[in-house]
Amino acid sequence: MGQIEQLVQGVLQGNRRSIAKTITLIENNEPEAQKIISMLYPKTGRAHVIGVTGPTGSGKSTLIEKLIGELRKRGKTVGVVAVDPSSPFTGGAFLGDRVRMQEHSTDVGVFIRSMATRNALGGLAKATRDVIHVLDASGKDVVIVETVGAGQSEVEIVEVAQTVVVILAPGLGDDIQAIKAGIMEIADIFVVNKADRENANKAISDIQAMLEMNTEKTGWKPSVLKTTALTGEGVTELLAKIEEHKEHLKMGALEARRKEKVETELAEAIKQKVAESIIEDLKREGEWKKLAQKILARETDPYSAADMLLKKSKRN
Ligand SMILES: Nc1nc2c(ncn2[C@@H]2O[C@H](COP(=O)(O)OP(=O)(O)OP(=O)(O)O)[C@@H](O)[C@H]2O)c(=O)[nH]1
Ligand SMILES: [Mg+2]
Repeated sequence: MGQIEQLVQGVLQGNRRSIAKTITLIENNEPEAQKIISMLYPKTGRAHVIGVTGPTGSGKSTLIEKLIGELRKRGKTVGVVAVDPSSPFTGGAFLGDRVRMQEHSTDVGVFIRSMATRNALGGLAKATRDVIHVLDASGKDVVIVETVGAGQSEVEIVEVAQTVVVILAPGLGDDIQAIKAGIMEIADIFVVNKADRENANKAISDIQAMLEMNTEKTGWKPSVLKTTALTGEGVTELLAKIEEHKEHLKMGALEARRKEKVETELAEAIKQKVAESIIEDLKREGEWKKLAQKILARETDPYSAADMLLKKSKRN
C-alpha cells in the first residue's frame, strides 16, 4: 500500500496520526493532499458542522472545550478546527482522564487542530474546508470550526458550517457593532458568554431587541442564550439548542445548505485550478513578464489584461 492509501485508510479508521499527517499535507498545500481529499470525499457529509464565531476574547475556545466535554459524555466524537486563533486551546482538562490516556494511541474521540494564516499555503479558506472534510471522513459526529468574527476572518463561517453560533460577551464594547457588521444575518444561535459579569442581561436584551426588528422569515428564529464558559453554566442548554437547530435543518433546509456549500466549493475549485493553469501557461510562453511590464508602464491594468486573456482564450 502506498503512502497515500495508507493515510486514507488511517483517516477513515479515525487514526490520530494519520489525521494529523493529512492535515499537515493540506497546510503545506502538497499535491498529495488533493488526492487524499478526493479519496476521502465519498465518506464525507455525515458530521454536523458547527461554526463558532465572535469577537476576540469572547470565550469561544473556553466554551468549545466545555461543549466537547458535554458531547463526549453523550458518546459523540468531536473534531475541532480553530482558524487563526490569537490564543491556543488550553487543552487537557476538558477531555477527562479516560480519554486523555488514550490520546497517543488511536482515540477517535476528539481531535483538535489550530490553523494559522501563515501555515496555510493554499489559502486559509480552502485549507479549512479540506480539514473539515478530513475530520468528517474520520468519523467525527461533530466538527466545530472556530473563527473570529465578523469580517475579520478569511473564512466565511456560513460557507462551511451548518449551524452558526455567535458568541458575544458583555463589556467587550463591540458587541452591537459586531452584530451590525454582519454577524446578525449569519447567526442561528446567539450566546452571551461571561454571564458572571455585569451587563450580561443588558447584552441579551440588546440582541433580542435587534432580533425583533429582523423580519426575515427563514423558518428558524435565532434565540439568545446565556453561558458562563468558565464554569460550564448554560452549556447543556446551548447543546440542546444546537441539536434543535440540527433537527430543524433536517426538515428541509439541510439540503439547501449543503447545495450552497458544494456550489461555493466548486466555484472556488474552478477559480483556483483555471487561474493556476492560465498563469502557468503564460509563464511558460513568456507572456507573464510581458504583461507585467505593460502594467508597470501603465499601458494596461491588471483587470483589462485579464479581460483580454479571457477573450483570447474563448476564441481558441
Ligand atoms: N469571567 C469569565 N471569563 C471567561 C469566560 N469564558 C472565557 N473567559 C475568559 O476569557 C478569556 C478569553 O477566552 P477564550 O476562550 O480564549 O476566548 P476566544 O473567544 O476563544 O478568544 P480568541 O480565540 O482569541 O478569539 C480567557 O481568559 C478566558 O478564561 C466566562 O464565562 N467568564
Ligand atoms: Mg479561541
